[in-house]
Amino acid sequence: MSQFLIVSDIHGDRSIFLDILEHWQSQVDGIFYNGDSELSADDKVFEGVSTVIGNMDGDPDFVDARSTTIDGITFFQTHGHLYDATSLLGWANLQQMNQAADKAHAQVVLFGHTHKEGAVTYQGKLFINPGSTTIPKGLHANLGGTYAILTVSDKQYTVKFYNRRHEDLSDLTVIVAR
Ligand SMILES: [Mn+2]
Repeated sequence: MSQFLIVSDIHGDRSIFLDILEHWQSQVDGIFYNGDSELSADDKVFEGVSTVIGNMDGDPDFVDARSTTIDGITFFQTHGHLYDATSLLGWANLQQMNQAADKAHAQVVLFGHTHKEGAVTYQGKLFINPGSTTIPKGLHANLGGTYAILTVSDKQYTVKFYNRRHEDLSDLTVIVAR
């Protein structure tokens, strides 16, 4: 079993990211930060963290997208603005990210940008948006901000969402077969 921490869109709220790291770092096999930190790419908080650039990030040292394989799972990670991820009415547009993820032979796609948390399977891949810890939008904005933990077992993916106090928002849990 492998476990991954996924955070996005802190928008300068460095202290919440530090707090989340302190809570989860020793329990996870990988840490992904999906853009719009408004911090430098070489900020100490990103040591050992897989990062990408967001539309609000000024540091060109952040990459546009990356694929990472951990414990046999290939992730395609990007913020979303470069792949037209925004959907005005629905959760997100996944088509362009899906095409890029196909090229990377990824099984899991990680993004942010919309500030709307969620996880769905689409075209045989699991897409996860952890939401924003700091400026949540959409149906669950009243929860005050979210991040995600992905647990991968032989047969299934479990995506759990947490609030800023690290409380499990169990109504939002998504479990899908691998
Ligand atoms: Mn953002």
